[in-house]
Amino acid sequence: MTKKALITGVTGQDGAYLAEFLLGKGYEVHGVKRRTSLFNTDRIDHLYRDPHEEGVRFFLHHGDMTDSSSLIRIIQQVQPDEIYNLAAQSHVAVSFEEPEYTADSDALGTLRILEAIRILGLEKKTRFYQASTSELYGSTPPPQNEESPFHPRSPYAVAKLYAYWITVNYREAYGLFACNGILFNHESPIRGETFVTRKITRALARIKLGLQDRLYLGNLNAKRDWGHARDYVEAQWLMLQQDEPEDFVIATGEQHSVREFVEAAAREVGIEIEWRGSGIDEKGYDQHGRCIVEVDPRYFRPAEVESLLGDPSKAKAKLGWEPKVGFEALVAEMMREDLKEAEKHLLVKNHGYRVLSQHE
Ligand code: NDP
Ligand code: GDR
Repeated sequence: MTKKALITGVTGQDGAYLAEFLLGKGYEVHGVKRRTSLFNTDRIDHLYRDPHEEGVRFFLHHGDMTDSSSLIRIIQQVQPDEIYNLAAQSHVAVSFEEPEYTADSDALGTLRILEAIRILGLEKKTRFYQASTSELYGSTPPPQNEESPFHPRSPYAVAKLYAYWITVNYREAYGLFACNGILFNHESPIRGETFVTRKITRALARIKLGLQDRLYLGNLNAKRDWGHARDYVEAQWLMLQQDEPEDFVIATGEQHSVREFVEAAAREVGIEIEWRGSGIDEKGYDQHGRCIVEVDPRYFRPAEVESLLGDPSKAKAKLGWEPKVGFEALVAEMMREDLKEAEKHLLVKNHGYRVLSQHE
């Protein structure tokens, strides 16, 4: 029997990698996408085929995490063996600006799916994966593992804390096969452009080709444990293939600062960064003495998560999972792909057309 998976957030970074991974495993994959005024399926267009064709195994459904009726209808129609709940307002800084919406989609949205499983009597059939996050640890000192206390530092993290515990609660109360993957930051060439890694690789590629002069960043000292999204979606799947539902930390066990990410990405394109000043006066110069990186306090957060470093020992022992892509390879891949993008933009510009700037 072909297994059916339902992915919320299928149009996002992880949704795209997971859909591709599950199709490769022979699954029938259903994705929930929200209605938008412009197409938002760039990341999954290569997987999509006309549903009128034969043998199609990838389907999209309109739905929204804030709308129970759509979620219940889709789950009833699909009768999934596995649900991967990846949809979320996932930007930490934006959550300070839209705290209520973030709670609605990220916290209550998770509850809505769990309730849909109960309402439809699918407790014994449907396994549930919750996209939990290292942001739950917030100010808890590193290294962080499954036993570390949570201390969330943003409306996003607080909403995800609710989602974490409601997942545990439905497992304990109703015997659901429900798992939290506590994933540390994971990136890729299809990472959203406003997360710091992609913002850096995209801007440095454009600076290299003369399409942009400067990159404005916030806290250069924040430290993160950055892995590759392709590796991390495999861990999501592995969690749902175990005999017992459990929660797992997924991380590389290696930590770098935002500043180090800038330096590594710059090296990839032949730029040497020299830092001068400190705090909000800190600037990064290239080898020709041009200022190309500047701190803009606009990107500081009201409360910051300074240091995340995951200990993935449990995932290694029980899931047999280990990251394949290290920091340098991740940076190199992202830089390479953004250079290709920038080259396309340069071509457009050289033909007399307008190229969008970083802020448009
Ligand atoms: P993205 O921001 O790339 O994708 C989020 C997805 O959720 C998009 O498909 C988005 O749709 C969708 N979405 C947002 N709001 C709603 C809504 N109200 N209803 C339906 N869909 C919605 O995130 P990632 O792929 O990076 O992350 C996947 C999940 O994992 C998220 O829950 C995130 O919080 C969590 N996470 C991510 C980590 C990371 O480092 N990437 C680490 C730990 C956890 P649209 O395309 O229309 O915007
Ligand atoms: P994060 O990722 O908040 O860890 O959440 P992000 O890339 O946004 O920030 C990482 C760190 O970089 C600092 N920073 C900047 N961040 C952004 N976005 N833009 C800047 O200009 C900038 N300058 C410095 C931030 O202050 C922060 O310390 C991501 C998301 O994917 C969440 O959904 C997920 O849960 C966590 O990772 C794990």
